[in-house]
Amino acid sequence: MATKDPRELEKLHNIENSEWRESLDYVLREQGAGRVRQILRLLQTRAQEQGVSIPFTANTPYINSIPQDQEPLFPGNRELERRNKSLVRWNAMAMVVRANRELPGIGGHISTFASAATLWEIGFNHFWRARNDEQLGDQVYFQGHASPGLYARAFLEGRLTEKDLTNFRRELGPEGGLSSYPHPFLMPDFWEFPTVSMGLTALSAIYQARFNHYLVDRGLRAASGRKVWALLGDGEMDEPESLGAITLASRENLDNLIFVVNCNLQRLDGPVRGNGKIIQELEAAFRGAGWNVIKVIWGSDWEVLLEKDTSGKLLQRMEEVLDGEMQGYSVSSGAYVREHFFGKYPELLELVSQYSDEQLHKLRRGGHDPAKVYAAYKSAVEHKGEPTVILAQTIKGYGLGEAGEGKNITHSQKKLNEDELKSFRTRFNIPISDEDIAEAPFYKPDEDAPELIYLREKREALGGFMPTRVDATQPMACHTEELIREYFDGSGDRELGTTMAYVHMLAKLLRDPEIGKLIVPIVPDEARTFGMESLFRQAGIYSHAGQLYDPVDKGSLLFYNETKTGAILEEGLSEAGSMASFIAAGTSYANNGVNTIPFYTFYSMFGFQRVGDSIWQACDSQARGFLIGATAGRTTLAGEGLQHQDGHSHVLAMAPTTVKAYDPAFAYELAVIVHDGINRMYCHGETWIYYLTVMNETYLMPAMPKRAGVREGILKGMYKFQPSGFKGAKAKGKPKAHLLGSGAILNEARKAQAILEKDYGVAADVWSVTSYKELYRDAVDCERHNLLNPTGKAQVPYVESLLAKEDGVFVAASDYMKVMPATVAQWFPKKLHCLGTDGYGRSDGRDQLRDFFEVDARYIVIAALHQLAKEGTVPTKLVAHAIKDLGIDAKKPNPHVD
Ligand SMILES: Cc1ncc(C[n+]2csc(CCOP(=O)(O)OP(=O)(O)O)c2C)c(N)n1
Ligand SMILES: [Mg+2]
Repeated sequence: MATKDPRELEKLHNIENSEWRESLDYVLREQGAGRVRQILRLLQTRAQEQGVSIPFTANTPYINSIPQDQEPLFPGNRELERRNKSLVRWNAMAMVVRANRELPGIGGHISTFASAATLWEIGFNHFWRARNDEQLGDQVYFQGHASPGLYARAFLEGRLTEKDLTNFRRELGPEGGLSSYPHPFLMPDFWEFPTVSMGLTALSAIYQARFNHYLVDRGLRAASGRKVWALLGDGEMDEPESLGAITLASRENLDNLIFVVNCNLQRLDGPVRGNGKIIQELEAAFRGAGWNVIKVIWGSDWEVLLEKDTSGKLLQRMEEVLDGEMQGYSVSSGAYVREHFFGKYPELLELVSQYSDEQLHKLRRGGHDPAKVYAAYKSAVEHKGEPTVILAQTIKGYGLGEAGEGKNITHSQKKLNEDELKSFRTRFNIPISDEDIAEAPFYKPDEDAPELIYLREKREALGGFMPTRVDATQPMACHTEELIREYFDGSGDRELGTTMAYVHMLAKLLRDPEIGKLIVPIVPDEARTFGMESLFRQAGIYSHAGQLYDPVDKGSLLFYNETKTGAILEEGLSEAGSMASFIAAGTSYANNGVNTIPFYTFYSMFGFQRVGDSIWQACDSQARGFLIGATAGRTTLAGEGLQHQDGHSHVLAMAPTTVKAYDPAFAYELAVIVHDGINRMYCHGETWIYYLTVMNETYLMPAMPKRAGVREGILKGMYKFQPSGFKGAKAKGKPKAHLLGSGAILNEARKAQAILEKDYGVAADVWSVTSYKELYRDAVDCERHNLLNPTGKAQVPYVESLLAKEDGVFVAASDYMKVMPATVAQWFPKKLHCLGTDGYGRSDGRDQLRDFFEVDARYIVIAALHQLAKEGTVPTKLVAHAIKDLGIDAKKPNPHVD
């Protein structure tokens, strides 16, 4: 092309641009959006063929996704909704302010809900269906630290009283109070989903939505059309878990899932992306992952300006302005906005020349505009085939004015002075007089006020109030006693690991006519490690799409069998995702009215250590089910070394009180514990999570001893497994030792028993300790009872009464840290010598590891002799001899330190 005068060229370009635009408008008008897409695609291909590369962009322009002329008519009464929203705003603010006056430092958040109020009220008035007898309703995960907004709404709805609001964050008073954040554990009739550990909400909601499909595909529940909504913060989206599973949602076509990200551009300390645009960044991530993205950036008054602007400069300015600047405009005057935002281009100054500073200051962001939010929600619930994310721009601390609106300190603002209260009151038109304002009184109109009638009518139309947690436990008969009996007889001459025994048991449970259909095996790409591949064929791997290809191992018995009715949730390499599935399945008794029984089997090292917070969340959620830490034990899992060898998951499992943790040694112990779990959780509706470690060392599984108290002892944490071979007269005068073993190390105690008796003339009893946590729990509870009831009959801890009549010395050994037996040592008749696997794992064989960590039979022997020597029953020299005889290197490295 011949070079032309640049001005000429620009003119020409402008003509060309408008011709192309007109053509596009024409095709759109006459043939619709589909045809426009086709032509654009064609042009893109053509350009590419000619070597014109088009830079990749996952972004759309920085404007609302739904054009104003495509917005549906707003079906509500704007005025009444605004009034109610103002009342919720006021009461939410007042409850935080008052709580902090009563008890300075008690905390709470005002600004988050202040920014989210419109996003929530539109949901409450028009979209979120409640659970009732006729419908399952929607599942809404609320931003946890915006809880005051929910409490304030429940107050207007008549579900909470003024007293309840007054006791926000004061749960321990005589009348009880409201918990700081959503905690089903603390408010089991109200909160459904704990959401305040940032990042877990998005993850949980995705797997919840997928689990809802799973229940339908497995025929456990009819399709209900329920939606899962996750209300999230923009800062929260930086948590890796927030974005970590978004491709699963699109891959599974979860159009029952809607995210609403409240983009108030701020987190706790300051701006989320001061130097960029969080909405655009999230749009690119979600679009790239295959989500339907709806941006709600500008309120309608901005759109009037966009419409009027023929220069294109307003869009340009919107695209170039930084979030940090946008935050600045929310704390500034209209004059500042005129100068700094519009003042950049003369065309824009001209555009707003008729606007007063006041008007410029009040230009609303999309997330505060009910019509825009309504349009986005409607479009989201109607969208088919993909999950939707709504990115709504708001202002943090909206309405707080000088007290914090848009300021960096706003997240933690909890105190408003009298003037600030007055201006909040005036801004939202709350009928509280100047005389009363200083008290920050709660305000609720008469029950028959039109706004309250409206509020109730809207909720009635959607099925009732929410959140409401419904515990729909359906007790089952559970004939599992039959299922476990076979394990009581031992494995005969077959060597087994407890992992194998567990998989065998799980296969049996899956075949059971009553509970089989409720079992949900979950595994994160580790089934073959645990020998679970036999379940692939039997139970099927769940896939909503079925299996669209011929699996490579189709001819084999254990082929990779993906099916729509499959029971196994094979989550791939995602322990966090697997835990989210565990929570969905484990809370299904309440949230779906179906008693599903999750068995989540994982590498024990990647359980409590890796996803401890999700386990905490599961407990708060009141989840029920089995967590199976497989290939456990620091020395039992040979070869794998430092990262894989778990010698502390039982220590970590001490913390969440609704977790029962067991380290069984034998198949019958495992069977008794699994039976107890099913019985308690699903027949009696008790809320527990059973954590069981299973191991891959194979040995002969003995029969359950016939003595009384064994079965009870397995569950309480300890029982005598094998008394000394020295009986009656033979036992007389013999030194006595008690050897406590757990898991695979119990066999080391058995070996030590033989050595002690044969080589050292010491009578030794072997005890199986299945759970130090259960022993500890019982003992500290007894102590507490005795402390508070000094004149009553003293309770005796189980472990204390079990050992009360036992003479001799005590040694405990397990594949876990020494602190485990140490937790109960004080209730033993004598000092307890604790052996355990403190320190980092090593790559080596089992024998070498047990030597290195000092937990094999030889160390148990010398520990017993050492204790006997200390009390003078055997000579000290004997210990030194034993060390030598048993080939122990006393100068070896200390595994705890080296
Ligand atoms: C895992 C975790 N880390 C830190 C916190 C503390 N915290 C609570 S809210 C918050 C900031 C949240 O910002 P954002 O998600 O943008 O929510 P906003 O209040 O702005 O709506 C932080 C750091 C937490 N609750 N969870
Ligand atoms: Mg934020």
